[in-house]
Amino acid sequence: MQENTDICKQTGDLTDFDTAWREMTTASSILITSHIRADGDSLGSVMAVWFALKEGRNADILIDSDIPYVYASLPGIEQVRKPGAADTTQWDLVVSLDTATKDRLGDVARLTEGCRIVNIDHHPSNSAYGDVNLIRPTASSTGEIIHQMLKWAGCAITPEIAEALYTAILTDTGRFLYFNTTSSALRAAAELVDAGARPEIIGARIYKSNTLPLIKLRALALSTLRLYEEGRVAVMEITREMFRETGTRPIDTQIFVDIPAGIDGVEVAMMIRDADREDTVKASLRSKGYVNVNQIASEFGGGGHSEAAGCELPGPMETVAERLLEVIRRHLKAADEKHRR
Ligand SMILES: [Mn+2]
Repeated sequence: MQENTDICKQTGDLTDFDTAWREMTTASSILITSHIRADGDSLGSVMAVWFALKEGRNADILIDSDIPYVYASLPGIEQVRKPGAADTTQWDLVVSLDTATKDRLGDVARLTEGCRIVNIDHHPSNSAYGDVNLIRPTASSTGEIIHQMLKWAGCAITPEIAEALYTAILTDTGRFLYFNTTSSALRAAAELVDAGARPEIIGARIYKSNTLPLIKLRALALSTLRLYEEGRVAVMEITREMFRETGTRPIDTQIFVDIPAGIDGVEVAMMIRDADREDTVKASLRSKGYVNVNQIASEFGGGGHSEAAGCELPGPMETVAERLLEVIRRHLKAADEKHRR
């Protein structure tokens, strides 16, 4: 009980855990879902909630995304299906995780019409579209919120849950490198290791595993790398032809943006690629903290966090790159002016 009080002090008021958890545990059928272009936080959070709630109720997981191959061995991942595979559209409750707006659920969004929604997320841009909203922008990841909630509820953190939540925190903090690598994220990670998560195995699967086709794709992408603004902006591109030539999938290129972002002196890195839909281009933006890339992505209807954000624009690639560069230049200049003052 002492422990629970501490957590509540650390994370704010008690009522939001209480309301969300009551809804989640009294529903007899639930749909657990998350955003398109699944990542470590979305999949880890979804799997943890599924393991915590699957006993005694019908619990489905639907996500409108392919699964990145680095998460293919997460325990229980075979439970995740695409919205087309749903054998019911009737649930007492939808639990939407790590998803800032309802349209980010892709084709799952229309299945949730008329359903009660519990919305748990850490994106500051979350639109509070749920009937119950548990939004904690100070949390490193949705996985960290789930961890706090399960502890608060006295729910056992099994090795499967620990692995799922460790994956969520590890990936959303960029393997404990981004600004959201708070002491509470590290503390949660440590507790999850105590509960059975194996950092060396999880880390190796995500960051040390590669396929030859992806290495070849990386080489093609690297050949497009360009620097602007005296080396403070880096841009890398992946075209549809490159995916075709190497037999790779867009979903497996999520950490490619680390390449331009890793160059010394680069303040804003951008990776643009042809999107899954014809005639659209997906941009991923990274910052080292000097420029807020969430604001840049927001200008194009996207979003995310101040150091990592993304958006989707109508193509072709060259015009998209130009439009984004223009906005990046403006934000860089504004940051320079702010710094001078
Ligand atoms: Mn997240």
